[in-house]
Amino acid sequence: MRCPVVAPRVAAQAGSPAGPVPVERLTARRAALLARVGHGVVVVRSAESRPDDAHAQDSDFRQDDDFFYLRGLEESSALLVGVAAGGGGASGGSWRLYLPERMPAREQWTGARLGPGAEAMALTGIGDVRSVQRLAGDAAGLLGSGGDSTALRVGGAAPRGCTGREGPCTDALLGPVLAAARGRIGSLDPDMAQLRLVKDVDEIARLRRAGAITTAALSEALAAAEPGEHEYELEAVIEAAFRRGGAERVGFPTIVGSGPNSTVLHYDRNRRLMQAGDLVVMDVGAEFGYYTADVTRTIPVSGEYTPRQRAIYDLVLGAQQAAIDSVRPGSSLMQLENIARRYIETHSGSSCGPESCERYFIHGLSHWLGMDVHDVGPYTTPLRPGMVLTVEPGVYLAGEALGVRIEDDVLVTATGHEVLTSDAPRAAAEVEKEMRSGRSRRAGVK
Ligand SMILES: [Mn+2]
Repeated sequence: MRCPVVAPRVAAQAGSPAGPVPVERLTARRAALLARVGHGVVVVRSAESRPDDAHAQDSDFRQDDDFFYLRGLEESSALLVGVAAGGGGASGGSWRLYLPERMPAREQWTGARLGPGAEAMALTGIGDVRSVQRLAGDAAGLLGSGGDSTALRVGGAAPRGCTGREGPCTDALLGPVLAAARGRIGSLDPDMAQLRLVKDVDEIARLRRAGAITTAALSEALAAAEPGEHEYELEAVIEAAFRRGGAERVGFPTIVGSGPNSTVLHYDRNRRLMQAGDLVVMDVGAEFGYYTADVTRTIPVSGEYTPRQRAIYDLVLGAQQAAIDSVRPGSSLMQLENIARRYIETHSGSSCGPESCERYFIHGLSHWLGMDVHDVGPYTTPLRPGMVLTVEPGVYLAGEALGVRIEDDVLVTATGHEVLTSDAPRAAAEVEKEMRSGRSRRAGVK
């Protein structure tokens, strides 16, 4: 009998705003991983589908970052296995994908899935796609040879909450492979982190779009903000613009913190009624094709900064610019942070009393950005072209209900850097101008 539901290409993001990751990119990433590992077997677990009873819907499914990076597939209960044969390059090893068998009755509920077969091979550029049922029998052959101290590296999603509905759970499937490795087991995470630190052209294109969607949404929020609205109304403006722009979800919970909440770093309740004179910190990021932006703007809800707010704002902005100006290959996150802190120290005047405002800059300046908002990789790594980082100084004066954070996403290039999120107004005068024009547009349609 022919399966009634066809078109499992959804499994590779076909039809999504971002589209599938090009097969040649996936192939290059997998080759780079095996070259890096050198010898042994790598296993990458997919994410599992979520339990019915966990306030989750099917659309909550998000693939594991490492699995998506290497395979571009959104299937659950799958395992990717690579065998590194030493030497590196395209001939440095081989790959297999283990997928659950299709279950036509279940697909009436969940939509078509990708099963073992020719279609999965075409979508991923791998010639060996097998049923997960075969993994136990393959385990001894995969791990039988070689005397490496680490024969098996395991990565991808940590097993949790597997329902078994879409197929056997990955931790159960992995049992025979772990046994065959006889204790010579390590984590794949450090190798994946090194690869993911430097973004390829497809990743940069996705991050660029995520940045463009996010800055467009922030511009809308600037034009819409008014005293007497709730924080969640601004959240709605922002997230509606994300979806219209093609974002599949937020990269992290949207932060809209006004007045006293502007000094709470990860405030995301967004319940407060915004009042005249408040500053509003909006720290937001659209996720486009599995890559997220992370941008913060701090605006005066009444449309104009008070002189006091403006003084702190310009201090933070100057620190941010000084750090951004120093982003180039060979620099480091530590150096950038020192530059921002020194700027605040030397430009505080008496704004924060006898001491400088630097003591109110209570978090780090930067983090890596990519599939994860706090993306993988050691923070000590010197900058190289293709790395993407945030630059986000802040000063938080809780006693005055006055918090300012300004954050942009910066790509390291061969000659310096490119700010991916410069389209959202940033200088105080630009923010005020955008807010004024939003108000006059609203007045015009009333
Ligand atoms: Mn950030």
